[in-house]
Amino acid sequence: MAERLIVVSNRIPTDAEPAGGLVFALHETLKKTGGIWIGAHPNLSDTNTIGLQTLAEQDGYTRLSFSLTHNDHENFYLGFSNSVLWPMCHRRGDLVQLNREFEEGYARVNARLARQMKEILRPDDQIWVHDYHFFPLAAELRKLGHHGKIGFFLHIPFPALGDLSALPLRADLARWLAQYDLIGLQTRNDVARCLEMYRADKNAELMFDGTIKFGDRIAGLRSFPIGIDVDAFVKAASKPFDTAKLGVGLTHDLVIGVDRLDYSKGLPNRFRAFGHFLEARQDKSRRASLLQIAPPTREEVPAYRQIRLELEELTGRLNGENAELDWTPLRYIHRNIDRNLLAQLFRYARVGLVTPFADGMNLVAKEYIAAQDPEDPGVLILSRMAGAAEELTEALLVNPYDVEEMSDALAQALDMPLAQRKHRYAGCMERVRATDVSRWSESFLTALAARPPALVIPTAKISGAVG
Ligand code: ADQ
Repeated sequence: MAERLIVVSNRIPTDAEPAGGLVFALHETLKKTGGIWIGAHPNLSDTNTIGLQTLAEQDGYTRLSFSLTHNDHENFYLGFSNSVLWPMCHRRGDLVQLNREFEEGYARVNARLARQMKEILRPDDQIWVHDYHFFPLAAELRKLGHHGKIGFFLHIPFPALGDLSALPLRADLARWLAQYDLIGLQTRNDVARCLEMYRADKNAELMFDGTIKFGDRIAGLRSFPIGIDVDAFVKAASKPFDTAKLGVGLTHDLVIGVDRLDYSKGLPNRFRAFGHFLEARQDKSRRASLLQIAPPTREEVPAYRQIRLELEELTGRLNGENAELDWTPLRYIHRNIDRNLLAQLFRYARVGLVTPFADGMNLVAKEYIAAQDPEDPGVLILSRMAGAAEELTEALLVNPYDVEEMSDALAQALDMPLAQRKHRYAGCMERVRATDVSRWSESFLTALAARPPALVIPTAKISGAVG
């Protein structure tokens, strides 16, 4: 029987035609390969259903859901996943909230999902697990006797060794990850941090071929930088559109930011940098507007409510100090925008501002580039701390903690001559094309398929074993 692909992610598409980079990529992959996509049911339930439920059978593959109770949502999702792991991976140890119930909820949901999966698994299935919600899933499946291939991809930054100390003792990331046959990370920097973790672990050995030996297992480790569906985005952005309909004010230079409202995205400093730019500009008659689109997420988590309040205050102050009767310098929109419209706004904007403090990749940076008119492209200002900065080296790279540097970059971007804009755009676009999302999923699955069965093969070690 042919190998089946089984994808696991917390979020699962529920509409007939799913949209969005990652969802699109996995959907396209499963359409070709067939298989199963498992994710959390979109509605919370009062009690757990026993097994996986069929959500849909269409496009040549099956979508199955597991249920989450209100308690699971609180402790597994909002708690351990988003109040411990997310801040820890985004270098915000100060926001980590330790709580036994979070730990128990995380362990319980992963163990239960493994049991539910075991009911449907075949020995030669290829399982591809996504993101920090499921670090221990392979360990739970191995406990139940599943020996087939399991790959893992982490969408967010791999934590630095020092930050890992914020985890409770039982959360043994090194042991959990070693149960996967292939660990996929976004960037070379992430791989370096992951190796640092294993180097410091007395149970691990780093092997000459780049794999990690941990107890009786050998895991592969590599970066697979994620990308976007480039052609679809270029097409959406190139459709002729009526700028008046966009309502963005044709007399102004438009600067755009699009992010989930998350403290990792560096929005307060971005607003401060824009305020600094307005004050510092020599020609006061020249007007630029920042359009920030930031739909709220995870609002039940206190740190997310806090960032929202901070931004509202900053917006009020910045507009109060700078607005004119016919000019609002900062427009701040709190909701999702249709993706076609988003592509057109990106094309229209002279500058794309992407300034996170930490980000696994950041697809907005790639979308902004893909949306540009090659004959008259805008300029991407990109944080050095975004994973995308490893590839998009022709962007104006900035330190997101340095408000003045970002303000200077804004001035530089808005004044940049066409030849330099074209040169920078061409360099970035080449990288955006080279990491198209279909290549990302293909290269991960090819690498997973090529992993030998996880037997311990004696090889010379290069470092890391302390006993
Ligand atoms: P995110 O943190 O969600 O993803 P990002 O990579 O920028 O960040 O992806 C966000 C996506 O949502 C983009 O496609 C963007 O266009 C879309 N989006 C954001 N705001 C929107 C709005 N208001 N309306 C419509 N669409 C909106 C996580 C990691 C990233 C990593 C991705 C993929 O944090 O670092 O790049 O996964 O691996």
